Amino acid sequence: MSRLIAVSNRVAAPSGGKSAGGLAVGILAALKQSGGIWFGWGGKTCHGEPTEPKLDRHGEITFATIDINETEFDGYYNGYCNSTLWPLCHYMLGIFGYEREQHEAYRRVNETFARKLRPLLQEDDRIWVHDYHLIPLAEELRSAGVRQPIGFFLHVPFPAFDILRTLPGYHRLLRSLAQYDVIGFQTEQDCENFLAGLRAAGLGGERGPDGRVSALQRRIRVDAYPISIDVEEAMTQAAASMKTSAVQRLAKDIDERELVIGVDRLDYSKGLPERFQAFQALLERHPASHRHLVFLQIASPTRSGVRAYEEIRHVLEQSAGHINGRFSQPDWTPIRYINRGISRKMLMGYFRLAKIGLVTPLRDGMNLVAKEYVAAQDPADPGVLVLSRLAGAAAEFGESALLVNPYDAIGVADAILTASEMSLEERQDRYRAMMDVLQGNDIHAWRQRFLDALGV
Ligand code: ADQ
Repeated sequence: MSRLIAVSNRVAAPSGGKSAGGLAVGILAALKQSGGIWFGWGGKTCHGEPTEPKLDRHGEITFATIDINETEFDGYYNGYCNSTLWPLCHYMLGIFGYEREQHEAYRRVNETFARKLRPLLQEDDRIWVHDYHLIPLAEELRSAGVRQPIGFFLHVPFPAFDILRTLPGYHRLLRSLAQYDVIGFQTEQDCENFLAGLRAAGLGGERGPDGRVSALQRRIRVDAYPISIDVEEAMTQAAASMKTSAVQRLAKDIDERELVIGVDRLDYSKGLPERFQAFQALLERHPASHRHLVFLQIASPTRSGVRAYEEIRHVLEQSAGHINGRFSQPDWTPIRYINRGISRKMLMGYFRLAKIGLVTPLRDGMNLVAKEYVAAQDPADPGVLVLSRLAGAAAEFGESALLVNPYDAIGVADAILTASEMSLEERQDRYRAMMDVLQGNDIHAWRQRFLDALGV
């Protein structure tokens, strides 16, 4: 079996007892199976040249991390990655911006990744690159003489051509992608968008009889590999977490009321202001829901170096304050807004306690919270998932979730009400249908399908 080299912008440090997020679980399990290296940025910036990889070996897995120059990192990460590509891929052209210097920093950081990774590679390695931060990495590795198979998985949506062409130099992005041997997207729609982009740019994009796609005289495997979660772990953790004092305290406090939960990174693509508006619409239109529902929103701050993220934080604080000021009663506050991350174990317990999971991104590659919420439910008395049609997860769960358009406040409000009134039988039917999806495609199946395609 050949060695796997996983590359992502950020390397998750070997977990010291703390459970890792979905992507880290997938990558770590893959690396355990075949042995190999996880290469990427270690979380520190430096002032001069990027450092040589720091190698930290744990059994068959070597964590190889580099420090990147601070100014360069700012242009690459806060700039091109998170102010250009992220809004573009999430169809947020109002937030999208482009600066040529940032684009150049992005290219240079990718070149640095390739230069630092190259000496660590062996002849029969297979390389698996993750996400929009590293689209040009295969091209850089190829020009450094790397001939090993290289796969790429895009965690975010791939935009329709009319959105893609907003990006100066989108041609180059497509050309860079064409240097991979396997390209994985979250959904069929993302695959279609990519192929349509190749065709519109005159770079190929036709599927041959063997299913491979032609692009720039190369033949590439392009498929949907919807990412998933460790379903067994989520189920076990959720059940165990119910016994913890934190979850029991919340249960006691909620009492006869119903808990509605939202858990997200504090990101404008997650539709949080719109979700708060929807909850407000519910309170306005259905006074009977007052005192009966409590909405707990947990939002962990991210990307604080990007202005749009600072802004959304203020918008949400104001909105929660406004709604609570208007509707609260001495013994009931409609929205509980927590602006930080919480432990995974506690999260799973909160999910299980919540009768309604509110997952309403304006656009999302997949959305693992939707999957975690379902897996965490008590099979005997499961809650209901209210899910945005614009999340990748909707393509898998379909109408087993209550699908909504996140921009339609009244539509979301009605769905919350429907969820809250749903019979046990219907909740169980929907839960079982969604669990079938999850058990048919957990994080291990996802990883295995991709690695089979890459030939690891
Ligand atoms: P994200 O945009 O980060 O991921 P998501 O898929 O929901 O979105 O994953 C977030 C993870 O962080 C989940 O495991 C969640 O439980 C955890 N999390 C979020 N907020 C938290 C909080 N406040 N406290 C504790 N934990 C929290 C990107 C893409 C997604 C895609 C994933 C994986 O944007 O579309 O599903 O990658 O490919």
